[in-house]
This record gives sequence, structure tokens and C-alpha cells, in this order.
Amino acid sequence: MAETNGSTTMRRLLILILAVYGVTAALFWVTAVNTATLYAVKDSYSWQSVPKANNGGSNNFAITSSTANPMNMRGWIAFDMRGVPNDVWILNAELRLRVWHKTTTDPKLGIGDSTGRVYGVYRLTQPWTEFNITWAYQPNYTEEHHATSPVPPGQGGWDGPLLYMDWDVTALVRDWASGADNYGILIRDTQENAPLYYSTQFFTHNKVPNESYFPRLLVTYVSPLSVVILVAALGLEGLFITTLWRMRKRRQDTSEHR
Ligand SMILES: [Ca+2]
Repeated sequence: MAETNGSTTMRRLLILILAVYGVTAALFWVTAVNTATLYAVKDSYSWQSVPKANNGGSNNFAITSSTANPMNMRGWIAFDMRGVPNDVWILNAELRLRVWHKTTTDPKLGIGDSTGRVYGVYRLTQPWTEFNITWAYQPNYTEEHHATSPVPPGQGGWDGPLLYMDWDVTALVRDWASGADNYGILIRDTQENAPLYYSTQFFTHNKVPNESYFPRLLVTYVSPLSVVILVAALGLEGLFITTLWRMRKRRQDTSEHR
């Protein structure tokens, strides 16, 4: 009989622990973990074949790889990081671009399907302006903490379907948070000068109907203070549960010895 009581107590205790810790974790996630959506503050792209042209006002930009004209194309975007508070811990950062149009296979025209092409995102190390940047006048960038992603299957469009391409840029955004100058990013095909013409066009923040078209950075962060509060809460709850357990045990021992 004592054994049955013991296992019932154990089960109740386990449920209590799971409930208390589960509620705490859920509360923490809802109240302390935030995601900021930062839209592009400037974006532009350039053609290698027209090296002195600026496309800062275009409603799209293309990332292209090709040895033949119009050759390679690269894009540049910047975000205002003031949308993320100082001194927070960045848990995750994701770059998200909405796809307008991808090239599809046409061997006669020397065009390839851009699905699966790997595009890299690199941290810029020099300033630039939206309406001055050109292929001939590009800011430098670093390979450090760069991110890569394959072009997703499917096709985009002005009226949908909604197709996004994402990069995990957590390490790159952490560089900005820890003091690296934020000049924005470069996006380019990691294998430029392809024998076929591969191109993916994305929407920009210019001349598009609304923000759903804009390039964006989704930054998920938590403040160190809320982590301290979480650890303290879990500690106190642990203490509370241990005390309950000890009281139960003592009462049980007393009744068994009667
Ligand atoms: Ca622009």
C-alpha cells in the first residue's frame, strides 16, 4: 500500500515539475523573446556588362551568373539596426527576400533554371549610397561569417505566389551587434561566370505596393536581464518543489513508522 502511495506521489510531483517549468518557459518565450522586423532602408544592384549604371530606384534587383552578356549581377542592401535594442543577445537573424522571377531552362537561348543556385550574403566593410553604387564603384566586403542559401524551387510574381528566399545571417548580424560597422550586405551568386545564364530577381523597397515586397531582416533577441529573471525563477521553483517533496517524504515516513 505504501509503495502505491509512493508512486502516486512521484507521478504527481513529476506532473507538477513539468507544469511549473512548462508554464515558466512558455511565459519567458512570450514575454522576453522578441523578433524585430527590419525593412531595407536602401537597396540596389548592378550589371557587370553596364558597369557605370546605377539601379538604386529599381523595383527589383537581380542576382545573376553568366559569362555572356549581361554577365554577372550583384545586389546590395542595408538595414537600420536601431530597430534592435542595444546590449541584447541575438538568438537568430534571418534575411528574407521576396522572389519576383527566376529564369527557367531554355538551352537555345543559353538560359538555365536558377533553382538550387547558391547565393552568398557578405558583410560590407565600406560605405555606399543607394543612388551612387555601381558595378565599377562597389564597396568592399568580407568573407567572415558569410551565409549561403540555395535558390528555392517554385516561381514568384507581382501578384504571387509568395516565394521567399531565406539566409541564416545570425553570425553576421552578431558582428554588427558587437561593434562592426553596419554598411549592409552584398548578395551574389557564389559561382559567378556560369556557362549558362542563371538569374533570380527579387523585389526591393522602391515602387512596390507595400511592405510585404520589401527585403527584410528578422532578428530574434532576448535581453540579458530577462534571462537572469528566468534562471532565478527556475531556481526558486526548483527549491519550492524540493521542499514540497521533502515534506511529503517526511509525512510518509512518519505514517509508515506508526
Ligand atoms: Ca533601391
